[in-house]
Amino acid sequence: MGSWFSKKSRDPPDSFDSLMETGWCDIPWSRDTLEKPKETLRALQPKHPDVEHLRILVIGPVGAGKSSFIHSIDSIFQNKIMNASYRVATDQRSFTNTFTTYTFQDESGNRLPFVIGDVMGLENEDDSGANTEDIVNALKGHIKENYTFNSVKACSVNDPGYNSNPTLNDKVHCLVFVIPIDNFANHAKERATVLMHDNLIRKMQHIRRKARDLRIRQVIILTKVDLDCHHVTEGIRNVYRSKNIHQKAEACSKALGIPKSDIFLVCNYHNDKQLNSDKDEVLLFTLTQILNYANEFVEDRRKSMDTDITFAGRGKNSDPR
Ligand SMILES: Nc1nc2c(ncn2[C@@H]2O[C@H](COP(=O)(O)OP(=O)(O)OP(=O)(O)O)[C@@H](O)[C@H]2O)c(=O)[nH]1
Ligand SMILES: [Mg+2]
Repeated sequence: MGSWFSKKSRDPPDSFDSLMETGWCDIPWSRDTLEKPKETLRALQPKHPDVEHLRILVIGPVGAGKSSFIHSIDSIFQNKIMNASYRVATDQRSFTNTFTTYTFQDESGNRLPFVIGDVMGLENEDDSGANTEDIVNALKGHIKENYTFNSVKACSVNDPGYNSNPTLNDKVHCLVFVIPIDNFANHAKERATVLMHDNLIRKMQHIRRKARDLRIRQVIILTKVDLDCHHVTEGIRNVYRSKNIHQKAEACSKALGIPKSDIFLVCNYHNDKQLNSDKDEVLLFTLTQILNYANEFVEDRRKSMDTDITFAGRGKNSDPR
């Protein structure tokens, strides 16, 4: 008698290891070519006259895949796997320890309209990893390029690495938390648990609240999904249908207070020798949502600038009576 146990890729329908009927996020897979989404991003115009490029900041635990995400985006636009050795970790220690802003080019050498800031990873203890106040400084545009992070002392006004007069161009327009999916575990049928240290969660919640106060949109990227679910190892197109990953995304949403609709799943290029169009599509889908949020942020600044000018104009011409 045939049963679901007899087939390797079929799981009991109520198991967290099964695939959901429909995905919780709709990636338009039917494209023949990735040129269209790439072209849309190449042609993106920041919706504020003073903004040269949209600025994203990636933060998250040490070894989460922050630098690998940047490397993956670079590889997609260069149409080849780029050398990652100068920015991606090969062991468990924090690899990135300076503030670096990456710019991107397409194959023809044209600059793309966005940059991504990479920072030191967050750690459980208060005296190690990136200092949360430095991340807040980076959100506000106060951290200069190549600043070396100091876990126990945040950058301050007298520090040469402190930018006292940041422009809108220096400020972060969208904050991206990068968290590896193996920071969550499934034990029960209907829910996943968080394996991250309480202090690490507190640090991320603190940064999230500061970003919210600055009205910066925040998203989460869950990385390393290729290691987490055999359905995804078989094909990245299953990523938003995996029940296991879905439960972990829900646990993550609850832990950090970010809606599931702002959580994205990616598999970075890490040990790959060549590009894969499905992987590219998932990464480009994620990047597009992030840049849309970044552009909404700068558009809001432009609208409030327009309102200020209108009020100032009215003030000048207003009837003195
Ligand atoms: N399987 C898998 N491995 C990944 C993925 N993303 C990153 N890695 C690996 O995870 C390790 C850490 O990646 P990094 O990109 O250096 O992580 P990071 O967040 O920049 O780390 P720090 O700079 O140390 O904070 C590297 O060995 C990567 O190859 C992924 O999506 N899947
Ligand atoms: Mg790094």
